[in-house]
Amino acid sequence: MKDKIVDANFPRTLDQRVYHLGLRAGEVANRIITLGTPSRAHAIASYLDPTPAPFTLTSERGFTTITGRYRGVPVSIVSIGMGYPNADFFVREVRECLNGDMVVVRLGSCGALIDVPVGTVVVPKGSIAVTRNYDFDFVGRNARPDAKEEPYRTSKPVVADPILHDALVKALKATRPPDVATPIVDHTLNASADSFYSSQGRQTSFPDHNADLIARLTAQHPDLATLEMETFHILHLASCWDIEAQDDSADAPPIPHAATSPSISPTHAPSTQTQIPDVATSSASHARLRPPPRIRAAAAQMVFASRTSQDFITPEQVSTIEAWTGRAVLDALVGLPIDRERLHDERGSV
Ligand code: R1P
Ligand code: URA
Repeated sequence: MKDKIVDANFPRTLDQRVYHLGLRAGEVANRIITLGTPSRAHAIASYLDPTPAPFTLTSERGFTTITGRYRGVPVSIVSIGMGYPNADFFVREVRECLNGDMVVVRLGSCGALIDVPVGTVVVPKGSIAVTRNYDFDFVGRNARPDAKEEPYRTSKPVVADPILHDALVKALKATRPPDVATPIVDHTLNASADSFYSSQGRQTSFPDHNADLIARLTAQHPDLATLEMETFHILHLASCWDIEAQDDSADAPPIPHAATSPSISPTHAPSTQTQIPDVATSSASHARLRPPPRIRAAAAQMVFASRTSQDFITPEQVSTIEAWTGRAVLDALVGLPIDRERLHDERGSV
């Protein structure tokens, strides 16, 4: 860590960069694709407009953000690595760098429980969480039929933004190259697990007590189609974020939101690179006239592993699917009609 951090509650550098993603207001757009790998991020970034040159930042913690314009509309591509904790850093820290709506599409890989070939794209209508129950006695004493604890817990479903879901399906269908024969499946249920292995029902050398996990999950949720590791948490945070409730909270100090923070300084990015103009409001009465910002989220999952046939996608197939789905997600994001007053960061031009 090179920079002095202020505020242990929501740590930032003196120049207002959030602690883990390293961003500050003006460096991330309202419309965002999030994904797991920098290579996928850079592949999709090749579709961004060449001018102004996209801005790229890789944080000390390994988050990579690329912000540019696609068909003239500001978008960011954010590579977050894997799992709920990284998804949590992403949503909370980007949210604090933005004014107005945050519209997020996760473009991730997954395992398919339904009988489809690798390379299929699945657009879930919602997700459940599957988590390891640490209170279960994994070494064996509780592994009896009368044991009180189950080894895995499942949550209730949380839904994706239905308009974003439908926009994704439409864009994927329009963008899929004619020589790609794999299907696009929509309105399914996803499960986000806290392990690639145990809570996705894979058998390893650990005593995970998960041999019947997939059968139990699909019996509970007949529309369950995919397993991955982040979507639930992103949809969950999107569904419960409420800036008005924060403002009204009497017992907690307010978190300085980008819209009201007085100390946002100019970005350090060279001026030839994309910067989203900061239009932080100076007037509380003006802020009240605006609709409250919200987080809208949905996901598209690329099937890398078939849990029915045991096939795993090839590197060549990965390049193909990431290329066309990446373009489709960009099309869906920039084609999404969003009221201008909900996009406070995008007024003016770069
Ligand atoms: C596991 O291999 C990783 O792949 C999936 C899972 O959610 C997990 O992060 O997504 P990404 O391909 O986006 O990383
Ligand atoms: N990502 C996952 O989390 N699971 C899979 O099976 C494949 C990709």
